[in-house]
Amino acid sequence: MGDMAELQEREQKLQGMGTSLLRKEDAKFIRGQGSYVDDIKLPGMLFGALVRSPYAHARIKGIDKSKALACPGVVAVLTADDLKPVNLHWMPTLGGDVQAVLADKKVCFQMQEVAMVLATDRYTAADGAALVEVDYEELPAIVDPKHSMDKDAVVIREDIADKTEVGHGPRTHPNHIFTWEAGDKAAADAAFAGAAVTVREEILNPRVHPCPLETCGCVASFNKATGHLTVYMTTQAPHLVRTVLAMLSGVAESKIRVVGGDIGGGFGNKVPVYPGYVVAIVASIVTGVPVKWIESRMENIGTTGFARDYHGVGELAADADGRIKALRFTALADHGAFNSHVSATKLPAGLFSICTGSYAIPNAYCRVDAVYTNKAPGGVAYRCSLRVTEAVYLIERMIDVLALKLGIDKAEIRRRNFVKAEQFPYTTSLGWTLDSGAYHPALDKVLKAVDYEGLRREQAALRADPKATTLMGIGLATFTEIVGAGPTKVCDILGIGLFDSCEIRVHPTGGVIARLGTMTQGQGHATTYAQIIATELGLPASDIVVEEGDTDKAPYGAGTWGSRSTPVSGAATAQAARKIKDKARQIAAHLLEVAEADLEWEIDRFKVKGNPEQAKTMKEICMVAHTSNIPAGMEQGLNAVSYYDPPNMTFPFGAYLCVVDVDRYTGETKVRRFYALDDCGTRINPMVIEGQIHGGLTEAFAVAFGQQIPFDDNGNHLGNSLMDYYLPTSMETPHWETDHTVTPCPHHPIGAKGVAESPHVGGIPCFSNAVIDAFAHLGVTHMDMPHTAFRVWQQCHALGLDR
Ligand code: MCN
Ligand code: CUN
Repeated sequence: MGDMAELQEREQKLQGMGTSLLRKEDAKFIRGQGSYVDDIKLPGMLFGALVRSPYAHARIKGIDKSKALACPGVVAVLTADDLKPVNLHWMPTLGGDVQAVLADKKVCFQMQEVAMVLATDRYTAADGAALVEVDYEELPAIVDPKHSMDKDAVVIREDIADKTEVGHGPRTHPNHIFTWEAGDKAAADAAFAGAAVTVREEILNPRVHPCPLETCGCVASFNKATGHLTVYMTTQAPHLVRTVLAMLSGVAESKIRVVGGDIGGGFGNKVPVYPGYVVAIVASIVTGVPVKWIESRMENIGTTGFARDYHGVGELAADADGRIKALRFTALADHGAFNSHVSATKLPAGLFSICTGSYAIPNAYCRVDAVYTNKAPGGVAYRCSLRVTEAVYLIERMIDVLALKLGIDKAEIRRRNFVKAEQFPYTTSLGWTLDSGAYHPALDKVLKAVDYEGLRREQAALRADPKATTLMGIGLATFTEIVGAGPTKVCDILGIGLFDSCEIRVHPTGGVIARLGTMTQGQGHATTYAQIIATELGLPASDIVVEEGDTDKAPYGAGTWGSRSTPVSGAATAQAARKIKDKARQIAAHLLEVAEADLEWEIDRFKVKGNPEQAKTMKEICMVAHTSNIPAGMEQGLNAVSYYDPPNMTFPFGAYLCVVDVDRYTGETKVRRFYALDDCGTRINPMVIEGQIHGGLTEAFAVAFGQQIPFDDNGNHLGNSLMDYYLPTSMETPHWETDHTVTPCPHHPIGAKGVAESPHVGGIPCFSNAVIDAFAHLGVTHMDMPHTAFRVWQQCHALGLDR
């Protein structure tokens, strides 16, 4: 017993994987000691403010800078013409397109960047921006993507009107970006032709915005004497940004340093390279002094990476007992005026092809047409795993529609179609190999926890009661995610493979510093990567420092998005630690004068098998590694780096259930219960996971019940302030109940899958399914998000429920 207690104590000291270690980074955040980009103040720094277009589509006939330049404190006004000599008026996007840095002859969306005013302080810069006079000639705007490819549609992108493709295959219209197809159309069509039942529904994912608390910004500092460029910026992918900046500016990549610093939420908004960054950099190169540019809230919501705007039609074919035979999906994707939608070269529709979900669907076909409109560019970002939200929304909505048509219970129809445990690894009809899963036990655990049968009985009783003032809806979502981009043979951005990295240095006294290619924005990386190393190396997490975001220090990696940090850098971390452990074992064998094979690892030390008194702790080995007492020919030190190229994506999954009460007179909805079971394989830090689930569910709640960016017919943005755009507070946010199962990832060194986006991806259809389920007995099969009280009331009213 004494031994057990001692082992436990040693294990506990490490605070390794599986423990809910409090977040190491929070000590500074809760004391207000974080350092965000706007906290950076450099001597002689100028401030940039952007002049933006009031029109969604217009020609620029002239720009008069004189009044702005006359304003005391204004130093310069930059326009596209000023960027032309350095060839920086256009830039490549992460989606294979080009984007105007400052509008060149015309503007293509409201609030597009037209000029930057540089001044000695932020207020003067804003005053100067208001004084720049731009002569516009308004053009008709295309707002509805359904009209983008009309015969007589106005050409939005005159700069590429003649181009037959922009990065992703042939174009059929000047406003067309690409067509992407997956699956076997003929086989899917044949399955539909012979099916007992088919269902079809228009499925819209409205335009939304992640709206992180900190807006985007940067401080660019070019040193004319050394030729070095340092950019402090809000970025989720500092290394990719550095590469883009090198391509753009011609400055050697070794002389560019991108520093991420602390980031107040990214949620995908901070992956792209925005015009404001580039103009600030040019401004610093030209003036030789640092230049700061920080967005306002309205600029953030109005111009930076939005999400979704997917206008789809889903269809399922099934036999009479609800076994799905085929899936078809076509969508029109509104990418705005430039294709700045972050996507791997070979995956223009992201990972949409995960849309077969958790189900064994033998035939599937999808087609997405992406088009330009006169709206801000973007399309993919918002806790989404790259179009997985749209994919999961499609399948989880459609399976409910099918259940309704067949009169089969919504849990039962899922159970009938799940990929079975013994079928893994399972290759879907759209080509992904789901590595592992245990869908039936997950769903059953949830149904039992909430007493699903009891809830359905309560719902039936309520429906039978003519005096009932509320409608009760029960929503389910049993989703499969795809995260961890990704295998470099499938995924690259601008030609760079999406591997990631970790470098570990162990110091003589056992302290460790680890540097990674990823970039935390609030996910808790300083804590969780330390826990992986703690378990792997037997050194306490408290002494392990994690650093990310400074490209001069960290090894190359593609950054933090698509929940890829754990699947890719988490694996690199374990691999680097294992290289160190291998060397430590050699040293231990040398010290103990035994063969390596005679050693066994126990928590924090190597012991001689059968002679447990003989042992060397990792701490002891750390010191010895820096002396002459190491095996002949070995080099000193305990350092390693790993660049990890994952063999496959990881496929976390979950089973969510939501109970919603709808007031039939007002359309108000109240989430009575939300039960979320997630399976992300091996769990590194249960508390951090719980935090991620809470955050992701809250964002799913926001999307399902209130968020949308509307435009009028002229392309005027109707909701880019927090007066209009819905951000739920603790008052509106429901209580979350969380649960888990653990199905380790077979190809990941520690068996972990990503988790951060699951709650968003799985949460949205669960809420929608709950709201629509409340009306299911009245023949309603679908309602579009967001389910605001007004919209839900309209449904009640149409059904005569409010009388
Ligand atoms: N984790 C764990 N065990 C696992 C999986 C994950 O303990 N099996 C922990 C990780 O160690 C990490 C966190 O959970 O601390 C999230 O890990 P992961 O799922 O790998 O996702 P990333 O770290 O790559 O985060 C990216 C993801 C994305 S794409 C968006 S969008 C989003 C999200 O993270 N943006 C966020 N969550 C966010 N949370 C905060 N606070 N701020 C954001 O901007
Ligand atoms: Cu899609 S939002 Mo996250 O991948 O940065």
